Amino acid sequence: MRYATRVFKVNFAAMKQVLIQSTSGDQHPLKGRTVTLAFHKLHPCFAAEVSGLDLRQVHDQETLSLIRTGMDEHGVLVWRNQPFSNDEQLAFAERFDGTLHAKTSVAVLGKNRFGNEALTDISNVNESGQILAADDRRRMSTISNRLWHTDASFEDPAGRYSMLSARVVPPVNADTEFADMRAAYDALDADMKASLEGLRVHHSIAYSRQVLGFEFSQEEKDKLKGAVHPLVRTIPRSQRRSLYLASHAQQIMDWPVPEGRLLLRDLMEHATQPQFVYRHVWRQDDFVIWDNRATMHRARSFDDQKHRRELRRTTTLDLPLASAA
Ligand SMILES: O=C(O)CCC(=O)C(=O)O
Ligand SMILES: [Fe+2]
Repeated sequence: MRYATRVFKVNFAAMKQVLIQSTSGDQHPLKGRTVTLAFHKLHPCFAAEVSGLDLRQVHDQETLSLIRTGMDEHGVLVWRNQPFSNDEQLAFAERFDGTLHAKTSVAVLGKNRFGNEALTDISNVNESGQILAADDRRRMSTISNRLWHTDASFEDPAGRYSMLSARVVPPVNADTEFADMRAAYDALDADMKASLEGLRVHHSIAYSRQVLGFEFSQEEKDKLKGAVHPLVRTIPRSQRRSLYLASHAQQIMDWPVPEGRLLLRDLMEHATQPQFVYRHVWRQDDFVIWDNRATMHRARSFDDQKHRRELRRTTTLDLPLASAA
């Protein structure tokens, strides 16, 4: 049965039930069913694999709200067997969290090959499906994802939830790592926590790319001014405190640049220790949702001159929570 629950580890505390009542119409395949979502933890601090749903069919507020509650707790949710088309992925992201981020950094380098800037091309191929040459400038954005970051921290509003759909998975490991920035914050000592209060950080994508040796023209830099965000955030729904760091974090406002960069480096080192990191090994049609306010992530390297790897990302903007129940 297509919509039956598949629970691979029985963990009653983690199971949530929802009766699908309000749906988009009588024909809705989930109407009248009780859906059981099982959240199976993937790491001691955060990240869970969820079973029981085909997200393309999820339209009702009860289920969407349950998934948001799961995000509050776990920060990263992994779904298997979600064969999204581009349009279905865009539609789900909007249903789930409202306004999509469409001002991506790669837009300054050229047109999006899907004709929609809200669908970020996380791949190593061009519009005809051929692997990009090592010196192709379009590769800059993908390869820079190998630095720890949060999506769109160089914008205001920044990214809230990112959703990555695996369309072509190479036959070698080409994984993504996530770090729990709430657990990293909690592990700081009280003096350090006190010293971080009130600090603000300037985030710039031109900076993070320059760290790797990529240069932008003046015209490109003018379009990529960056944004300022607090170094420690309180996530509104969960009220958890979190370190808000990224490769884009360029300097601490009102501090001498070297001191600020040294503190940012120390915090990055602290926050990415193995006890805070979950490594995701991709399968075809995986769909991973993460909260950019609660986590950092990075792509791990693989031979991208040999193997195709194609994922598509949708990211929502961190606007006030109109839709979130
Ligand atoms: O390619 C990856 O593994 C991660 C890509 C990434 O950083 C993103 O989609 O935001
Ligand atoms: Fe990213």
